[in-house]
Amino acid sequence: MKDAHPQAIFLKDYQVPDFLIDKTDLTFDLRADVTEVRSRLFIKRNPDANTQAALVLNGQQLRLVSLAIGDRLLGEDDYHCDENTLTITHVPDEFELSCTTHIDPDNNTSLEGLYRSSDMYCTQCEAEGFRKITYYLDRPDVMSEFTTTIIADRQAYPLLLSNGNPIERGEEGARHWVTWHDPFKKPAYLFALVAGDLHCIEDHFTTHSGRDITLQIFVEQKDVDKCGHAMTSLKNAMQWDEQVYGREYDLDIFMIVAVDDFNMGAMENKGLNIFNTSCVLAHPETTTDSGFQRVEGVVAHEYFHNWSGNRVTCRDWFQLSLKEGFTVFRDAEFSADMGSRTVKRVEDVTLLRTHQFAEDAGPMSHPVQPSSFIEIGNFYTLTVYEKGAEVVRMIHTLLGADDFRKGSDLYFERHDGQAVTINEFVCAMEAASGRDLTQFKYWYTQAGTPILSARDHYDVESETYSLTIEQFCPPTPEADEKEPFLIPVAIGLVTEAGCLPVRTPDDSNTETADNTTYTIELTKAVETFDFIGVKEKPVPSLLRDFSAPVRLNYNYSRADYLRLITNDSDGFARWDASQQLAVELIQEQMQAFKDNAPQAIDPVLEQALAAVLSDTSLDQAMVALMLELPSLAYLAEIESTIHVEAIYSARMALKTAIARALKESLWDIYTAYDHTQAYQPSAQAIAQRSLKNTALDYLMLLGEGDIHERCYQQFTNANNMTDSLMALLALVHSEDETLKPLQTQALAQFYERWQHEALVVNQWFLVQATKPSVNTLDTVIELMQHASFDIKNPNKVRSLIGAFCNQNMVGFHQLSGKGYDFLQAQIIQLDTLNPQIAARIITPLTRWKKYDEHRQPLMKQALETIIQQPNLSKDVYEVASKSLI
Ligand code: B3K
Ligand code: ZN
Repeated sequence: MKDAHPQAIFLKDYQVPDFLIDKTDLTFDLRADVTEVRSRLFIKRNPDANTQAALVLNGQQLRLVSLAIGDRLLGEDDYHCDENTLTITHVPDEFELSCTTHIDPDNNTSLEGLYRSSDMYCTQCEAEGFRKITYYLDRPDVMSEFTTTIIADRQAYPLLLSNGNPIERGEEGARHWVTWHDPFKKPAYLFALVAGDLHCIEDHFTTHSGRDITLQIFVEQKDVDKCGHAMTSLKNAMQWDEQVYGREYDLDIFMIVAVDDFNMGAMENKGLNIFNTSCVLAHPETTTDSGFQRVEGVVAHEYFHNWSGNRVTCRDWFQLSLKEGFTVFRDAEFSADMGSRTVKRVEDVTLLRTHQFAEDAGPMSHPVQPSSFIEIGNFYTLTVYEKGAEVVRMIHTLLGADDFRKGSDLYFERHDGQAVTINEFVCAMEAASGRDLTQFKYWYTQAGTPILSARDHYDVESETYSLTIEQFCPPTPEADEKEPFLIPVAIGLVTEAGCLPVRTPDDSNTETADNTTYTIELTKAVETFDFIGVKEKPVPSLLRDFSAPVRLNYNYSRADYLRLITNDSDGFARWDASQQLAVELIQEQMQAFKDNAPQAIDPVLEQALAAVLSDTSLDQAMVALMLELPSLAYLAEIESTIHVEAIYSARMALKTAIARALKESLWDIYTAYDHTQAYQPSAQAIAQRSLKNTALDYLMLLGEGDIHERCYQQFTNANNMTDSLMALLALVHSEDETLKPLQTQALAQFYERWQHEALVVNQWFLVQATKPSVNTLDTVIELMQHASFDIKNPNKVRSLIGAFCNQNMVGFHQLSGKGYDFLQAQIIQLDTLNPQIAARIITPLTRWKKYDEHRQPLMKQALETIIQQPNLSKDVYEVASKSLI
């Protein structure tokens, strides 16, 4: 490590900046050997801060060429530079600082700051990348008006973009330049620059107030036919934000640029969003249904940040969820409105319960508003994003849609142009609704997933149904003891005849439109709620629509599950009942596996699913979702000690039993599907494809009839990537030895056809990396030598290394420990290139305490080897060291 012990920084130590930067003028001179950055910063002392302080600017990996205050060039005695800062001890109260630095974007593999991706230059400044461009007050509460000039070779870089509007351009020999001005003050993390030879797809949007906005998407020539879906999604998002939040776009242009090498999905730079190609390009032939949905969601998410993030930004990085949690909630509601609401909810809850709950139960557990960090890059987490969004959703539930909208209006009105805290968001919600959210705020400051234990009692005489719920939050690294949370628990009462109106003793639920759902508000460690007028003992439908991010235990009988699966009117709860029943059956099989005492599978789930399949009134999307068994990752998350072999075999046993029991219906679904129909990414068409491909997956497990041929036919003849890839996956993942030659042939054919489409080749890597077999590790090692693999490209690393380590339990967790050694070696190599990506892919090793006695020391050893590396990044150091405590 560069620094023996990287230090944590704490929220409690926050201080306002000593200086402010009113205006920032930047000139980028992009040359073949070096990039020169010239800055003029109009700095003044912050009237709210220490008036004597020295000026301390952030800067990393910069070569300082010159520094001047006004006209006075500073000499080496006037300032001090170290690895991370530049300090000028004596400065006036108000002055112009001119600085010239040299940087080397061509060799910047961290993909942070200014870097090269293929033939273009681009930037990524959030959270602290701007300091790799020039010396600056790189913190979100320093907001400045930016003017940016880019000078570059005209032929190689005909397109020169930055934030705001272009105000001037010119030519000089073989070079040209463009000046951009952004009228909105912003922190440096929202700065962006792009220089390249890209093609533009243009469209327009007329805002609510009648302003014409030019919408541009810039991509490589070969991808111009893949931008339609992103453009439609952008226009839908702009309209939705006007309708649902009253938010109108503010600049005259909105630009999106697609780049191949990007650490995450996309970035909301003001007026100039930069996207990972995987989140903007979509075409039926090359993109799956989930790819289409991802593009829609990410385009909307980044657009929504224009208000929730850019116009109102974060005071400091501990407030990250202020913009991310709120924006994820906004994009989830948008996607729900565009497609199927229940499917979207089920997908989001599945992600949360599988991965965020695991994060919250592991060594990196932190509150939605963390209180300290070593490297902020490690806190772009499922907790900050997804749990943060659930917290905003709970405010929406508690306040109701109307008051929530009043609260968001007030928040934007009060804080437009400011850098604020999560508390200010909650205060606006309180002020607009008149509700006291003091207790609710523990959701932001206490980590861990609360566990609810519910029990009930039915009194025939008084026709009263009572529900007692206890809440408990397990200890997390920051705190052993927790205050009780305010938890909204939406409930229903389900009888054989359907859902009952839920009546409280004070009759508070009679006015609501849907009186069959009622939201209890838990505030204490244990509480009992009574419901009156209940004429028979109901089955409780608990946590409808997943009204709070908690684990819930209630002792359901199998008949209760059946009742909910067939009769619950809440789509989420109905799906969840089928999942929890499957979990119980799998857990029984796991026990049988461990005891080496085979046990017959209770046919209850098969019966329930048969009923679901024959219910023609049911949405196909619901049927597809209910047929999907809980994933290995979810099953692992809910175990206290993960028994890899038992989980895998038990799930396989249940899957096979379902395939056998439902064989006829599955064949009917598969054969009735018209594979020649034109591709549509609509919710209904996606649901039909998903159901049909789920049927294929089950049938391939049995391998009966001509299913192998049909699968191969689907693979070769499909007119869309979803069908082609699902067939390839079913074929390649099959354990049927006779299929080996066909598997090899199909993989070769697929590569041959798509080798020039990087995103499709990534899917090809993923299919191979996730084959559940101990031999897959050899395949992965071999594929890392493949001409299409590049360790410097994060998408490829995620598709091959990431997919193997995170989505291949059998391969990664093989008893030999070779999976762990492999990951450890990759992390060490990646850390020298791209620390953010290295720190991300460590995750599976951090969970070592959940594995058996044989695997634990092997996983721990891998972490210890990593942490002993010299020159380890702060990113990897933080995750590895916290995991070893
Ligand atoms: N705000 C960016 C994430 C930046 C991550 C930096 N390590 C994307 C988003 O959430 O919209
Ligand atoms: Zn975001």
